[in-house]
Amino acid sequence: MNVNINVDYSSTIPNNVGLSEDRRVLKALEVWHPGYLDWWQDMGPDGFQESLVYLRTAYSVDPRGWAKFDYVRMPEYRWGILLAPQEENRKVPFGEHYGEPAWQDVPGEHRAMLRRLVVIQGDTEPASVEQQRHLGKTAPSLYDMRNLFQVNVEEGRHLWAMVYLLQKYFGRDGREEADELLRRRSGSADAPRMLGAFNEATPDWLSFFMFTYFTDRDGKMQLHSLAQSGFDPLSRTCRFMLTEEAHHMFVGETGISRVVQRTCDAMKEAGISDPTDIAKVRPLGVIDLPTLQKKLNLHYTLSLDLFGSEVSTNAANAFNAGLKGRYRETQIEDDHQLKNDTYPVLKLVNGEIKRVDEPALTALNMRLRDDYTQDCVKGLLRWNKIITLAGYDYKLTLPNVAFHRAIGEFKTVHATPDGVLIDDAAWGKRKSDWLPSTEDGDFIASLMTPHYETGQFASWIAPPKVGIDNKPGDFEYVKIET
Ligand code: BYC
Ligand code: FE
Ligand code: FE
Repeated sequence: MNVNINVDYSSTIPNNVGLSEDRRVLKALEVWHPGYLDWWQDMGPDGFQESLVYLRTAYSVDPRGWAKFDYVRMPEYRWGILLAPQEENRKVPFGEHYGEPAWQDVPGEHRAMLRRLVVIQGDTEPASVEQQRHLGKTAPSLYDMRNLFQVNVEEGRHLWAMVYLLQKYFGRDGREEADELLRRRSGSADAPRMLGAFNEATPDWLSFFMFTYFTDRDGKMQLHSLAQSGFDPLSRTCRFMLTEEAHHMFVGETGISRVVQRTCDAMKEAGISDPTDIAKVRPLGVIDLPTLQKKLNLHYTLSLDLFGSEVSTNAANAFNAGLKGRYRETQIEDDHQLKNDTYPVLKLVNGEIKRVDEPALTALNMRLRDDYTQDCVKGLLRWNKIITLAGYDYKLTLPNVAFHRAIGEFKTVHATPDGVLIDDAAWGKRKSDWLPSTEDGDFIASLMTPHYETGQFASWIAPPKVGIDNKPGDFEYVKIET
């Protein structure tokens, strides 16, 4: 395959995979393209399609400089197909085919499993755009609006990335799956998106920041595992997607940091010493820390569900087949086959949460989820530092993995955020202490008013420390009227 570092922008579909010489795939993508644009108009950002947005577009896969910033109308964004450069002599880095040359074509025996992984990955990308489509209307600033739209166009590009794999490597059924990706809708009763969290609402900007922090981070972990794949085109696609993904998590982490900062500043100004005194904090027009904790509880646990069951033969099969590896597989020192290894898994044993050793192969989802939790902790440390520096005795924490689960070991029980199992009645009574209630939602909604003046920020969020592309916070990131 002909692959350049630089992207060919002369054709309708920018790419570094030599599309112009691959007539069959080019044709298939050109047939798919109008449907994608229709989907973007119908299900992409509600409004603002004519606005000029200061967006980055990938123009190379060179890690030292791959993006170019400019004003673009979103429907004219150059969604392209970009694969990281091919590594010479790359080998399948794990599983039964360990050490064999990486596959440049789909291994026939694992075709169905591989297609399923690509389809599930592809399905999440447009789903997130659908979930976030109404948020432009309540953007707390032009800076935040621009970040939202940046995330949206890149999730659109991630859909293109998976559709390219389907069109190029899976023939007719790949084309059918590519069409289905445009047909399913987040939250739809008859054609929902495939995974739970992607059918939930993202009702407000606090949810958006929690989503980009916690759910895009599942994306990071899954993309890392798929970047290990013995199927080389998938590996290279995911490697480049990860460079874009970093910005999505940055939006979440700094978004929550700025909310925490603003709340602490406002409490200090008002002389409030107890951050849990909601009756005093809310009238300041900021989001109280206990409500932040509830939103965190919700989005973290929805994201934990995305890792599948703790013990999973699907995960073992995908690993054995060389399709989906572990986080940082090539840096782990072991046989990369896990034939005799075990891994401790949290399970429900006689009504108690216990650690039980399971064969490491079937425990791969649990392992990736543990890596994810470790990665999540970093943001909490930053947010808690802001609270401590402001002089408040309050800590945001990650709830126990048994809390509020719909997938896996704990889906049939109720537990407190501290991991104490409780009965249905107790859960019913306490639930709204731990998860956002209708009243919490109404309060947050009351703060969600648009701020479209350059340099203006909503009452509940601090301006960013630095802007995008070295621009100041009061740069005109979106020209709404053009
Ligand atoms: N909801 O053995 P099990 C991203 C199904 S996010 C509904 O427990 P497995 C992004 C499962 O499909 C990253 N169903 O789990 C973020 C299976 O069904 P079938 C997305 C679920 O298969 C933000 C059955 O339960 N990428 O990129 O080992 C913005 C038993 O499955 C759920 C990937 O996920 C659920 N939560 O693992 C934009 C990577 N969980 O086959 C984008 C590809 C499980 O029996 N996917 N089920 O009908 C995978 O690697 C795996 O499919 C999963 C599940 C990790 C998702
Ligand atoms: Fe993505
Ligand atoms: Fe993302």
